[in-house]
Amino acid sequence: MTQPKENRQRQDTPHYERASGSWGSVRGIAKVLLDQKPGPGVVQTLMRQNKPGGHMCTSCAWAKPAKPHLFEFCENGAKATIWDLTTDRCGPEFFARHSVSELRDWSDHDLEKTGRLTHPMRYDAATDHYLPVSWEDAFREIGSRLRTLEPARTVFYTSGKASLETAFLWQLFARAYGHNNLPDSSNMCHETTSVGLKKVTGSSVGTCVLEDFDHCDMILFLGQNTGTSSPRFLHELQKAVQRGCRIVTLNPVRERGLVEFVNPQNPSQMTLGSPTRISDIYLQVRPGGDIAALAGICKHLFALEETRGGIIDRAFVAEHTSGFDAFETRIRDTSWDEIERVSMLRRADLEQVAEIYARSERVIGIYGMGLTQHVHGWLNIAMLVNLLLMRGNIGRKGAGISPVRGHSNVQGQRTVGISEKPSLVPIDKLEELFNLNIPRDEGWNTAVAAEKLLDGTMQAFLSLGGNFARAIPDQSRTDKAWAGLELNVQIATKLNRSHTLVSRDSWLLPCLVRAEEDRQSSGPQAVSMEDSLSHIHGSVGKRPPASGWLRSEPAIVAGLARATLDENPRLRWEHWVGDYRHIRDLIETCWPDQFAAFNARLFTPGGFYRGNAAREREWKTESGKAQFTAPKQLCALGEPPAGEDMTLVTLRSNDQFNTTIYGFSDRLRGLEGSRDVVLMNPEEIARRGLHEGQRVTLECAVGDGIRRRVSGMRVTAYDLPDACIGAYYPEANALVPLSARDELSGTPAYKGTPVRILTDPAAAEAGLP
Ligand SMILES: Nc1nc2c(c(=O)[nH]1)N[C@H]1C(S)=C(S)[C@@H](COP(=O)(O)OP(=O)(O)OC[C@H]3O[C@@H](n4cnc5c(=O)[nH]c(N)nc54)[C@H](O)[C@@H]3O)O[C@H]1N2
Ligand SMILES: Nc1nc2c(c(=O)[nH]1)N[C@H]1C(S)=C(S)[C@@H](COP(=O)(O)OP(=O)(O)OC[C@H]3O[C@@H](n4cnc5c(=O)[nH]c(N)nc54)[C@H](O)[C@@H]3O)O[C@H]1N2
Ligand SMILES: [Mo]
Repeated sequence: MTQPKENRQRQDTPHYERASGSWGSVRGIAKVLLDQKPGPGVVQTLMRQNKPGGHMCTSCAWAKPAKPHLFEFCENGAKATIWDLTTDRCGPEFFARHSVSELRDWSDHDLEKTGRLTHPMRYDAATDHYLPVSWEDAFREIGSRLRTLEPARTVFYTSGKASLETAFLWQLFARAYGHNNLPDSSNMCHETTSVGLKKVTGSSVGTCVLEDFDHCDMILFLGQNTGTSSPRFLHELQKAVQRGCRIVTLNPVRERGLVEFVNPQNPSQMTLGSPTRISDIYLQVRPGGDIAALAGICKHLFALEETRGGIIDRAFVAEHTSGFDAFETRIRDTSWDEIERVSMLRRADLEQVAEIYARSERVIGIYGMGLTQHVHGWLNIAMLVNLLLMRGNIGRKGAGISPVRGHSNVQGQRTVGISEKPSLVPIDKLEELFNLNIPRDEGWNTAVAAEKLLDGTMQAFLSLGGNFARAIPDQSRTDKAWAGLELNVQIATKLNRSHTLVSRDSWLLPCLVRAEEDRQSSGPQAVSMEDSLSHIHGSVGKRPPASGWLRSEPAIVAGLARATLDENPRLRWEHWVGDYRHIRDLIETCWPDQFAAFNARLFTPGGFYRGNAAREREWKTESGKAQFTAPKQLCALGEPPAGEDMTLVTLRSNDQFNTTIYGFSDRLRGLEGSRDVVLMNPEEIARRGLHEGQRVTLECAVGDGIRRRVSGMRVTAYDLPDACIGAYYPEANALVPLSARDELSGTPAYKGTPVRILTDPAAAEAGLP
């Protein structure tokens, strides 16, 4: 049933008309403008976005060039800003009208669409409503509550939007209070990179800078959906293709942005509508099949080495790497049968990719969630690194490995101490600077925190942004556990589902967004963030705040810390928040190599580079060399699905940013109007006796005795490999078991859940726990 097929493009499958970019992206912006009514001046605000002196987009982490385009924002960046700057408000009157139990039944879209939170609120269990409070009362009560709880049972979560300044203060607060429980959103996305890439290259972040994209002659694109997730990157890709760079994509889903692109900033392309083809070769690998596919490419390179020679960069391998022989033996011993079976790709196609790779002088490997969110996700990355190392494609111009990060500052937060692993943080320095005694035991990452929530160990959860309850796996199980917590504090901009899952003592603290002016005692402030290519940018908001009650994130963190911690003259929260330059000085003191002259360099056009050892071919690994890895298995899922089971891949639409659902148009995939869909290929629909539009129930097929189901999903034809289905995140999160996560980093395996399709509700009831 699941034999490899020709690399086909189904002409008969619906939902493929338009190139990415194009007029559709302009219409996408117009729609959210109408919807959100952002008030006057929003166009000027957008014109400043991602430019030196302006604010940095809160959407993705893609690099901001030194010479920006006229509009240095994409459809999604514009949507994110407009969404933040809506004139709708969600204040005390709203909460007086709606009980929390009522709000729990609202959709993600409807909750956030209520507008910006304007006032600090506390949950009142007697009336089941949030009631307004003053900031002073909020800080005092939360502080005195925290003083009665055990720090080791408290979690300080961070979503990847918070600035470097906020993140630094937040981790300092956690450690001064007495724990390292600092999970962040990166634990759900590129933690696999932080751990896996570090293991094999010694660097936890990518090695490329923007300039490399001007010199590469091949890009390997694995499991990253540029058109939706980081659209500004399409400019670099388009330029590269026009120079003659070859792009090869491995992705189970045929994503428009990786097929072709019409640049909305190019008038002639917009008028003529002639798109740039992005991928030369697009291989619809089976989810979890990348290790096998990459093994096939490597195998053919070894064959070419024998017949032609000069393929492997022997000098590089000898001087800079370790483990090559074991890797070579493993790959030679792997049969094409197995490679084809696990990847569901044909040998001839993989050989063709190897031919292009062998002819290319400078190659970049790009990847995203399609590699990281698997049980053996780190091995996916190690395999891609193997392929690059074979020809010395790390540490020289136009080549390298480039994970594309998600949130705008998710990479930077790790840089300045948000980590549950004290070994990655200069703890001694923090102790000395602030006269602290910091615990050295490892804290909880996101998945562990969710387990501690379930088993009752967690007492308090403080959230710096994000929608933790909705983003984690196994949602229907964890939803019930929040009521048992002693304390739940949510610092947020808009209402979301996590705020409705209240605990014994729940607080909602509203903050400024990045485009808004942040004025403190010394005057207007700047904050900073690190992009995917390790460049640091200053950001200044100029819009008037949505409400006079709002506080900045650094001010909220400082307010909580002052109310919680014992008096300590070295912890000068008020002084730091009065002028954020002091916070940047502290960051520079803690990480002097990377942040030298931080304040002076804050507005460097294109950001300042904090450097990367692997880029300089200095390998900070255990062996002191770049590490070849002999893959212990070929499938990143563990095992491909058996029998009638299918692999569920959870997807993001073009009209969402994580759990923030802007609307119901997944324009790039041609899917409109509904998110309750299950995508599968037409042959698979027919084979299973289903029909398009039919409503089905999905059930997780992991045999751990726990029933996980999502019902009412509409069968929709889409170009996917056999035995694979797609559904949207977060609607499908109840199907993903918390126990399925990357073996090294703990990143949830959101891209590889075994599921079965149930059509008859009565049969579905039978024989289950
Ligand atoms: N518009 C928008 N932009 C975003 C976000 C958003 O929600 N919306 N979220 C932000 C965040 S936090 C993040 S982390 C990033 C995420 O951005 P991406 O890294 O692009 O993540 P996804 O869109 O989840 O999935 C990427 C691709 O992986 C493919 N895939 C799934 N399984 C496999 C596999 O086994 N192998 C391969 N090769 N491919 C596979 C999917 O088909 C999909 O095209 O985007 C950021 N930017
Ligand atoms: N099934 C499945 N699940 C996934 C994924 C997947 O691919 N599949 N991806 C995972 C990934 S990569 C990630 S990163 C997570 C993220 O998932 P989320 O936690 O949803 O991510 P955010 O976008 O940070 O959260 C949005 C909320 O943050 C708040 N917010 C917005 N801006 C700000 C701000 O400036 N400050 C503050 N304090 N709050 C703000 C708003 O209240 C908003 O409701 O989801 C993960 N979950
Ligand atoms: Mo993410």
